[in-house]
Amino acid sequence: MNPQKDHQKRKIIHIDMDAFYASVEQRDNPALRGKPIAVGGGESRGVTTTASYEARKFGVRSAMPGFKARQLCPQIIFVSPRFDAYREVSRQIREIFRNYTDLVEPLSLDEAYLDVTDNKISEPIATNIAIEIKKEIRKKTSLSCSAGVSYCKFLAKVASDIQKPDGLTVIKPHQAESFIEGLSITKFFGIGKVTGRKMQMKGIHNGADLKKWKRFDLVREFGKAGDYYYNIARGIDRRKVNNSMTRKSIAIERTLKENLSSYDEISPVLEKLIILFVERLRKAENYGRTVSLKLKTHDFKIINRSQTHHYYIKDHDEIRSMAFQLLEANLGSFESIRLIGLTASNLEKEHEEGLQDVQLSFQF
Ligand code: TTP
Ligand code: MG
Repeated sequence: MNPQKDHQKRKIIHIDMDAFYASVEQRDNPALRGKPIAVGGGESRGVTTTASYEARKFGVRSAMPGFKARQLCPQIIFVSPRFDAYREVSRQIREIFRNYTDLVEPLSLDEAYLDVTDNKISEPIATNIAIEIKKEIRKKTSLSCSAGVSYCKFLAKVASDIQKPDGLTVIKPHQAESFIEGLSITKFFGIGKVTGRKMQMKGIHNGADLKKWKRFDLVREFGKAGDYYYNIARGIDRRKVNNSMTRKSIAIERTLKENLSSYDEISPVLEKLIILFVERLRKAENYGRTVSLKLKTHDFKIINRSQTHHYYIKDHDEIRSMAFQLLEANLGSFESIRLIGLTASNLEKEHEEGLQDVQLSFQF
């Protein structure tokens, strides 16, 4: 057995709710239980947010167009999402996490990392904490989740996905090396579809293949991320579980040189703002499901109006059409405006961005 190394001393848990939106819908409507359902995707040209495990047997997946889901599973039931219900469950599970540790880093509504190295119940075995959390979540929400336990974020995250649903997977320090070697590159968190394909073309199909590459070559091929790949291939991931302020939105706004009142005056300004806004989202590699238009009137009243989709809105034309719809719908609400802004919220990656914000705010 390998001696435990310095970077293997923490105890990290990753929790991820099972078929989250779909399970909440089945919980709240008994008629849907045991049935193949998809949340979202029912409207024309809509895409599903997720599918119940019954529907997944037919191959229905997240982000699949509704018509495709119906082709695969003709008896599928489409349900409209109820984000308030999902947010409420999210609040409940975060409250449970905080009974064990304050080092909780949510990644989205349904998943979070917990650092339980030093925990509030003085339990030395992280697996026991994961078992308790799973029980608590079931008791309070009547929902199941899957947990991964290991010494770093990467392994905890990958582990939680291995025995879904209602799973608990532990990767101990001495198991890490062989686990990663056998892990398919498609299961590596942080290696997306595009990079994954590129790697496969270069003969990297699993962790063992990845480990054969020198750091220099990985960085040359994949840029800065190459460093991360080099390290995780060796089970080294020192990223901290960060519970500090999370970034909830990306916003851009402009105070106008002079107050503007008509559609014709405002629209070229909005047009330019949209281009800058899309550019910012692209640079941040972060997108929101919600786009908001902010207007400050000549007498300093704030008008904030938003539209939300079930998916992350990335496309310039789509953002443009949302922003202009919001403007048109509010033209009657002001005499003139002195400021105009756009915000993306319900972000894809709430956390990493937040970390940057916090660090910046500490630079004096
Ligand atoms: P996931 O945790 O990725 O998926 P899941 O909880 O539905 O299923 P699993 O058991 O495999 O964890 O996402 C959590 C929720 O986020 C999901 O229920 C719906 C939403 N979501 C989207 O809206 N769009 C997407 O593309 C994905 C992947 C998820
Ligand atoms: Mg989930």
